[in-house]
Amino acid sequence: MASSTRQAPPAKVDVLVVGAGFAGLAMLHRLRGEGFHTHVVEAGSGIGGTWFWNRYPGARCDVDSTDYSYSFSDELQKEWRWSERYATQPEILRYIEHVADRFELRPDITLDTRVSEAHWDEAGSRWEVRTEPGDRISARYLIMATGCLSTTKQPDIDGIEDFAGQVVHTADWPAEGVDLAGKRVGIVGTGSSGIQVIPEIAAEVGRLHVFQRTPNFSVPARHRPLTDAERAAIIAEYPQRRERARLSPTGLAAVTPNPQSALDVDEAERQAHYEKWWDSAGFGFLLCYADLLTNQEANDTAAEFIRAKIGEQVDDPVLAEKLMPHGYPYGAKRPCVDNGYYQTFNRPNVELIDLLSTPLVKTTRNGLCTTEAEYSLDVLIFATGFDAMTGSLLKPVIRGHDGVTLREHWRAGPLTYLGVTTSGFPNLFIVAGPGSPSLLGNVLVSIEQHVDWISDLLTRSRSEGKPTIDTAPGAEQDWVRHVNDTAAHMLYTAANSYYLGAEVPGKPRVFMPYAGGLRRYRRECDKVARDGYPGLIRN
Ligand code: N01
Repeated sequence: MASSTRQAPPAKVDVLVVGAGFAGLAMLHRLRGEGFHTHVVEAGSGIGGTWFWNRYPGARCDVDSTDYSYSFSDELQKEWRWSERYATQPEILRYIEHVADRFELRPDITLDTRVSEAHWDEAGSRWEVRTEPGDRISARYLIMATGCLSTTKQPDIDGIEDFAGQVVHTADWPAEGVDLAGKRVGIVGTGSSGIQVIPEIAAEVGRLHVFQRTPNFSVPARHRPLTDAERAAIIAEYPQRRERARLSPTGLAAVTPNPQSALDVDEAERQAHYEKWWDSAGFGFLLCYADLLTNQEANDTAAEFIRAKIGEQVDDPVLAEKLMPHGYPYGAKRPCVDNGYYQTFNRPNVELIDLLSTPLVKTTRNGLCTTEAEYSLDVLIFATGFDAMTGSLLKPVIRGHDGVTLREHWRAGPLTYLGVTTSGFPNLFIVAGPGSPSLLGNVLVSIEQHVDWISDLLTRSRSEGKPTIDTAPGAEQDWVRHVNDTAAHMLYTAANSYYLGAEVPGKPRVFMPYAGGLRRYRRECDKVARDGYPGLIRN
């Protein structure tokens, strides 16, 4: 519902950006600076994207705050003081709000405005866009900055509408909060969101039923406040640090990957090494040996180490076994980090329901039923994730050449060139889209790379008098093949993950993110630009 104070967006712009998260704001700032009349529309009633919607207790980033931030302004990075190693959701949202104010972005953003459809007008070479509140906006360029993890996934459980209690999704958490005190709470989902929220609410609720389907690998996050000295050192070192992130495979400047194989050392040395990284690395634990994502035998050593650690943290060995992941490599699903997740199961008011042995059957008025029992609940939390990478791109009806919809074009899986463009949809660009490395590293580094690459392309095409940009179908096929080949050499495809589209029944099973690393991706993109954009048809 649009607020009564909503200002309608302009009817005609050079660039319409969809989404006012990190990507949309950076795009607006950069393109406005290049002299393009740019406007952002945002479905939410506030800016911030992911960090606006994911307000659940315990929500925080698992990338170091000093890396999960914009690098485009030296003044900004010098003046902002991150308080902790990993920033909480409220702190990140405050940062985004600060950026919007500091760079006077708000006048060019319209909130409460979801794009419902867009079609390419061949005659005018423009996108004609409609929004749910009823606006019509004509734009030469349409940039989807809608996020990889922004369309929530509701689990398909029979009878959910019959449940008499409150239902909330972690990624659509009410701004006013949810009263959980003393309540009987059920939570479905033990991915990164579930693993964050469970320890945070366990002490407050009366009883917590955790419905787990696939156990995850989680390592301690190692949150801690940043000292003044640490912060000053990082600020002084920012230029080199940003460069390191840009030229690394993951965009994580805070972690130096170990180039050694896990199999090149003996058992005692490997255990000592794992212990050391366990105590400090957080999300970077995956980088503690170079071949954890390429060699099953190497991966097994890390998986076994984590399983043993789960055993140490959970008092009841039978329960610990149920929490241990088996049957897929560590890191093939996105690894989780936690703040006392496993120890939470030692609490008398927390119960694990193993859905692999007792699957969910239905929801009733009272709560959730498995094949074994009915669990009476006051509040049901879905931490069931997202329709990843393509969900928000396919939500609006986008029609390109000859009225073909993006959904039709992507019926066998997303087709992009460099993760940024798709053939038959001229002047449509995607930030952090399928085929880009976005989800496999620090997304901020991907976002800034995309923003720069797209802006350079638009600026150069304008100066060359070639404002219309489409993708050569061959270039798109080659890129998709390259993305698949890159993943095929890794262990990623050995798990049912959202990287592969396994999270939504019926979604094409295609490995979506680019697994070749940010550094290699950047080099590919830079070469394409240097060579005059050979995969693009510009006129
Ligand atoms: O979602 P998920 P998420 N019945 O898809 C379960 C980022 N993030 O919101 O694995 C029962 O990972 C599902 O089970 P299964 C980060 O990139 C980052 O937690 O499909 N269970 C799984 O356990 C992350 O990877 C941070 O068997 C059902 C869970 O729901 C991404 O967001 C914090 C089910 C979904 O896990 C998504 O994380 C939070 C059903 N019908 C998020 N359907 C940090 O930076 C789904 N599940 C720390």
